[in-house]
Amino acid sequence: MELYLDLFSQPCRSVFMFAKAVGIPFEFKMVDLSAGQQFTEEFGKLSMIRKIPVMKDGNFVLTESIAILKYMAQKYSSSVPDHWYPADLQQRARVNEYLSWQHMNLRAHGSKVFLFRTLYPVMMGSEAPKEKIDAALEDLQQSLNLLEENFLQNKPFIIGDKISLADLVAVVEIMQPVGSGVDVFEGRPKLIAWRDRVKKEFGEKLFDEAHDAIMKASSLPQKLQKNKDLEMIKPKYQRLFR
Ligand SMILES: N[C@@H](CCC(=O)N[C@@H](CS)C(=O)NCC(=O)O)C(=O)O
Repeated sequence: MELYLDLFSQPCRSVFMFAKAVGIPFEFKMVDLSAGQQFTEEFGKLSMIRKIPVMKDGNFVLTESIAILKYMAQKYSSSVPDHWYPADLQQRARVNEYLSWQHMNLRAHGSKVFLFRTLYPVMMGSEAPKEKIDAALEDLQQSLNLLEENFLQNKPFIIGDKISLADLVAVVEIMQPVGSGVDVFEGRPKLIAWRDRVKKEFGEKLFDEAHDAIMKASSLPQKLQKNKDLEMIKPKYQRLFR
């Protein structure tokens, strides 16, 4: 199996961490987003969506991190512990419930904070207006409230006593704004305790390896300036930031 990844990306981290944690063998194919490698002719032949992660299993090519995570859990179900994506109908539905919710909530809001703080200056030529950053932070706080109150409640993990794909997808998204210097855990002891449990499940070494790039996100603007396709991608972000 080949996985096309850049660990700057949250969905790439989830796929990487899951494969590593449960021992699924794969070849790491780097697609450096800051160098614009998603725009190469070769990558376009693999995925016309031009986003990562992408999985290639033999001749079978799959995009979308959630689809890839479920594919891996199901393909290797004889060796992957059941709690990751439980066979039980209602437990599986709970994992799917979180995975469906997060796209337009925690992922959207965490990404927006990250983009405003790290990419906005490169794409727009000035710092993001304070009111835009504040609004993005407020949305993020609301998503974090819902994660704590609706999904985690008083359980150790989202579906109960054991970790699942839902916790993995949640933690990689939460770490994105952290990479842009926002302490999302401030005043949230429940979230800190949950993050520490998730980290322990993966092991500190793997967790830190996966998040090493994002914790150095302050170097992203300089890297991006060297991207020869920067002028080509600017309009897309300028539309997003307007
Ligand atoms: N819904 C997709 C999102 C994939 C995605 O947005 N990937 C981003 C990195 S986080 C990407 O490849 N961006 C490249 C670009 O937009 O040019 C998934 O979960 O896999």
